[in-house]
Amino acid sequence: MVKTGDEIQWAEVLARLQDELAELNEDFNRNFIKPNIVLSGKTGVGKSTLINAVFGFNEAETGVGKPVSQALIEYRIPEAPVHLFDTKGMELDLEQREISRKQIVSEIRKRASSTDAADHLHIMWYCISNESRRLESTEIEWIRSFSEYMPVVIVLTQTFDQNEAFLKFIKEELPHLPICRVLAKEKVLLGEVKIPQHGLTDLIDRTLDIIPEATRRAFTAAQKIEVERKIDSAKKLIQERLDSNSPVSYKNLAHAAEAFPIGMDMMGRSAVYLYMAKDIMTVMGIPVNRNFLKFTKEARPLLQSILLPFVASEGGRAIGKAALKYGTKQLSKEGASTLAKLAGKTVGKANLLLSPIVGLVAGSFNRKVTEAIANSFINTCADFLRQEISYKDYSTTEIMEKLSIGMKVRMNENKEKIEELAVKS
Ligand SMILES: Nc1nc2c(ncn2[C@@H]2O[C@H](COP(=O)(O)OP(=O)(O)O)[C@@H](O)[C@H]2O)c(=O)[nH]1
Ligand SMILES: [Mg+2]
Repeated sequence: MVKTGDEIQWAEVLARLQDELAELNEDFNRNFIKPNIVLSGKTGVGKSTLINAVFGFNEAETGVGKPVSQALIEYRIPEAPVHLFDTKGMELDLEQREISRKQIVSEIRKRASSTDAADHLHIMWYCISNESRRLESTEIEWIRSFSEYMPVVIVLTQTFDQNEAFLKFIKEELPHLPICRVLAKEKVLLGEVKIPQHGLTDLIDRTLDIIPEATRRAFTAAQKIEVERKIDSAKKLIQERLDSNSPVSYKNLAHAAEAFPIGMDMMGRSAVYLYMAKDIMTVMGIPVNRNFLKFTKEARPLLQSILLPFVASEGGRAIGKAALKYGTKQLSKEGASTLAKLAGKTVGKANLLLSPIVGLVAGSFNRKVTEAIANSFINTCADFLRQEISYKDYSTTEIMEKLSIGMKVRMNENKEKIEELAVKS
């Protein structure tokens, strides 16, 4: 079949956009290796309670798990950027325990020799109950033996008193290993005294110090305790992506999207915002629907929240500083029509007034404006995360709805500031 001129152009534009996306994805994945975390310790010490507090899910939600070997079971849920492993065998008799220990050590060593960092077991949280005050000699042998081949942190679970003698005993038996004292879940004593959750921040900070660089971003995304760290992580990624000297930047994506055919240009240019939103959500550990980038219904409210503050209808409120400076005609007629479609019922097509900032926001790439929009979205995501959500609470569609509503409020608040940035640059 002979292609028309339009079809050929369209194919080229899409191919270029896909190349840019592939490069961005490749770079992202290189620095988003999911950490492999091994949980070990006797039954009942509080491993499930701990991972539930830190990551918002536990084995109960992951099903039976995948046996890596008889003594090592892997648990993962697709939404969480972390892989958890549980060791087996400490409950068995001495002979069986020794078999388990050897199996685990052999798995640790086998993986450590892989050239792919994603295969390595990056850290072990060995859990000991502070409440039980028991550390058997076999456990000490296990820990010593594991720590020869991988980093181990001792997690002293269910810590709700200051018993220094037990801590001292552990330190003497296992010198050089970091020890974190935690209470993963609030403890009620005598039905009255409440001891609040504590120590998890320390565990997270120490873990981040130990695990490889390429896994830190994913670990920060996966943990639910320190939202501030997620904010910093997202800001850092945005800075990298806005750096025009970087080989992979949003600017390249924006240029590729600029060539979208007339009428679709607005959509092409909005692709940058969708991609940026996807990046921010991922590094902050908020699940993103895979179809999000295809301008599905899910994506529309978010685009509306970004673009509509700069659209007004005739007779409505003043259109802003940027309009005063540049007038109101920078956006193409086709772009305006696409925007009117996007806006739906909110603004009628006939009496649509556009601030040129819509051109700046959706059109030619403006670093400062893009950064301000990114920061608004990062803060919106942080607000959402502070509501203590867990993976099972919402579908990705519901999450997107909530974020779009939050973003709408923030964009309206920041409208003037963004217009000023646009005028200055
Ligand atoms: N309040 C409180 N209870 C805990 C904590 N850690 C463990 N527990 C309790 O100890 C029991 C065993 O914990 P679990 O996490 O299932 O241990 P696991 O066998 O190591 O996975 C459960 O009844 C928990 O409620 C904690 O940090 N706070
Ligand atoms: Mg358990």
